[in-house]
Parts: sequence; C-alpha cells; structure tokens
Amino acid sequence: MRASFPSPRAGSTCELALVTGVPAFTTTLKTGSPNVLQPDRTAALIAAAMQDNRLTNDGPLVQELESRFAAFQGVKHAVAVANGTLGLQLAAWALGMRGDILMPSFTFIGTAHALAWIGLRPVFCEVSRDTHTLDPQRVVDAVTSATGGILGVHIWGQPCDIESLQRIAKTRGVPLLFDSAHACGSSYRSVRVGGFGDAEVFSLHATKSINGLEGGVVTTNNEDLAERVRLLRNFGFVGEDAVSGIGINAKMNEFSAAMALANLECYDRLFAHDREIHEAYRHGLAGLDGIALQECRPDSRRCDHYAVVSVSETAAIGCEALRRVLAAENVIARRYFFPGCHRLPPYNREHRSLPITDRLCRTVLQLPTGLQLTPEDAAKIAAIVAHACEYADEVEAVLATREDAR
Ligand code: T4K
Repeated sequence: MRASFPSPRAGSTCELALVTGVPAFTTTLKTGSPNVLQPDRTAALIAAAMQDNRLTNDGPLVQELESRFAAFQGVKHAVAVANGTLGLQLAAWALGMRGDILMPSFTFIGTAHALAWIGLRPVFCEVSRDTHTLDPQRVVDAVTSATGGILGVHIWGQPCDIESLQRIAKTRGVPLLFDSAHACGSSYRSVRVGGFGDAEVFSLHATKSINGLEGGVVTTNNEDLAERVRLLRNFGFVGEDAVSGIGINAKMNEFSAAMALANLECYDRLFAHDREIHEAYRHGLAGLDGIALQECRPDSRRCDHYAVVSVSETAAIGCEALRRVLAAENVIARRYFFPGCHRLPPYNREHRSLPITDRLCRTVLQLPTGLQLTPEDAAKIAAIVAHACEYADEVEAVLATREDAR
C-alpha cells in the first residue's frame, strides 16, 4: 500500500495521509451518513406493525407521525408522503402551479426535476452570497407574465428571506412553496418553518436529520390544500371505488413511519450533538484565511445537520484539493450542489448567468456531522484542514503527480 504514495519531500514534516499513506481515521466518516437514534424502538414499532399486519395505506404509524411532525414544526397539517420529491410534486400540483417557477439553481437537482417532471419550467434565480438562499430582489427582477409560482429552498436548514418572498408572491398573485428538505427543526424569527408560504415540503430521506429511510412531509396551515394533497397521494381515491380526479401513489409505508417516529422522539439529542460538532469545527477553523464555517442568519435558528465550509479564493488550498486531502484521511466531504442545476441537462440548454451560484458551487464543501463522530473528531478534521493549508504546496504537488499517473 505504502508504495503507491510518493515519498514525502526531504525534510518535510507534513503528516497528511495524502503524503504518508496513513489516514487519521480508521473508520470512514461520511457526509450524509444516516443517524438511527433508537434502533430498538424502531425495531419494536416495525415488529408491532408486522404483528398487526398493517403495513401501508395510511396506517396508524403514519398517522401518529403526521400528528407528531405537525406539533414539532408548529403547523396545522402534515401529510406524510413516500419521499420529498413526490411531496414537492403533490404540493405544486395541488397549488395549481403553472408555467415558469422561480427557484434557485443552488439546490439538489431533485428540486428542479420534481417540477420539470410535472411539466413546470424551473427558472433559476440568483441566491444571496451569505445565506445561499433566493435573493428576493433577483426574484422580483425575474418575474414575467409566464411566472406561475415561486419555490424557495431553505438550503442547509437556513430559512429563506421568507417575509420578502411572501410579499412578492402576494403582490404577483402566485403560489409560494418552500423546499424544506433540509430544515426539520429550523425556525425563522422564532417560528418553526412548516407553516410559511402556501406549503412546505420536508424530506425524511435516510441522510436527513429526521431519517425515515425514505419519506417526506407536506405541511400547511391550509386545510383544503392538505386535503387535496391527501387525495393526490392515494390515487385520488375518495371512497373504495371512486376517485376525485387524477392522483398517484405517494403513500408512506409503516416501516418508514416507525423509523421517522423513533428518530423524531430523540431529535433534541441529535440537534444538541450537531451543535457541538459545529462548535468544534468553528473553533478549529477560526483564523484560517479564506476558510469559514457558514453561519446562520441572525433572525433564524438552523438545525445544524449540515456543516458547510466555504473555501474562498484567498484560502491557501482549493476546495477540490481539500476534498481529496480529507478523503485520504477517510473523511468523505461532499461538494453539494456542484455544478448547479443550471449547468446540468436538460436545464443547461438555456443560458443563465448566475455568478454567485457558480462561485458557491466551486467553493463550498460539506463536512460530516451526526452521531458517527464526536466533537473531538470534528476538531481533528478541522486540524487536518489547517494542516492542509500549511502544506498546500506539497498537497498540490502530490495531487499533480496523481493526475500525471492517470
Ligand atoms: N430538495 C432538497 C434540497 C434535497 O436536498 C433533496 C434530497 C430533495 C429535495 C429531495 O428529497 P427526497 O426525495 O430525497 O426525499 C442524498 C439523498 O439521496 C437526497 O435525499 C438528498 N436530497 C441529497 C442532498 O443527498 P446523496 O447523493 O448524498 O446520497 P449518498 O448515497 O451519496 O449518501 C450519502 C453518504 O451517506 C454516502 O457516503 C453513503 C452514506 N450512506 C447513505 C445511505 C443512503 C450510508 O452510509 N448509508 C445509507 O443508507 O443523496
């Protein structure tokens, strides 16, 4: 193994695994690694569901999850669905969204795909460089007669500038939907997200803070809208053999609900743990030129499930080089959402100039969080980043050798 690594420069004191071949962590730490907070409780709930032979189709665990989730997010209605993507589609459909939907490009490709799949046209607007969420002024600039809705994304759990987006949507008379896939537990001006705009959509994917294997929740304070989403998620059935109209299968199953319920019960533990992880990263990265942990807007409180680091042009090391340094240490950092939806097919057929989005895609890196690591591990990762900055020249030289060898 060791032979595949270049010899450290004579006299070098660089201790990075990229150079020495000896990783700092023996277990791989992954950005997005699922958290299972109560395995025994989850297993017991699943066993009971099997015992009762109640597995899906609006079962008791799904109903329990809906009522607990609504209480948790402080919203009147929560409709559980099979995943966040379907949740976005159902909500957009139920809201009667048509034509062009103004949304950020700086998001998971699934956000754009969800709209395009049901015949809507994502129109990408620029985001704010500080919050990474839609820049309201750019939304105003992008409105045309074809605009049929606005989709804000609370990226990294950071709530959008909700008040401004609500004002724009109201003035233009278009529906406002929030992709809250990352935002379980986040709040805006002391109010938990979930009841803003016309509806919000959460993801309970295994990689999210509340893990339901796969899953999503549509939330709203509008009873009629919630009812429409309920009908849509179950083929439009209003009785055993009558339908209200077109519908689809977007039902959550009981196993997913069991996992999500058990995790939701212990959310505070994960929330507090991730806060400590953030603190360790913040402390360890402080003082590094051009490298900083992304902070929450002062008017919001964010769940800290994502640890987002910006690696700007003034940093000693580049974002991709840093990702590779960390990978050699068994730390899997991610470059969400490189290269940006507007640069991926089919959306790249239209040219959109989004310099802030492009820059974020180039310079933003996500680090591991969750129960897989301790705050001490996070401090160690931050120390690796600092060490990589110190030995940036050596890192670049090693990476160049690797490229040559390909
Ligand atoms: N809107 C936004 C803003 C979103 O971020 C998402 C989803 C959606 C909408 C759509 O919601 P859903 O329809 O998904 O409910 C993940 C997820 O698949 C996706 O849900 C998520 N966003 C997206 C940001 O990330 P990857 O590509 O990161 O997953 P993957 O397989 O690389 O897993 C991450 C790491 O965790 C890997 O190192 C492997 C590890 N892992 C993963 C799973 C699933 C495990 O160790 N065990 C596991 O079971 O996509």
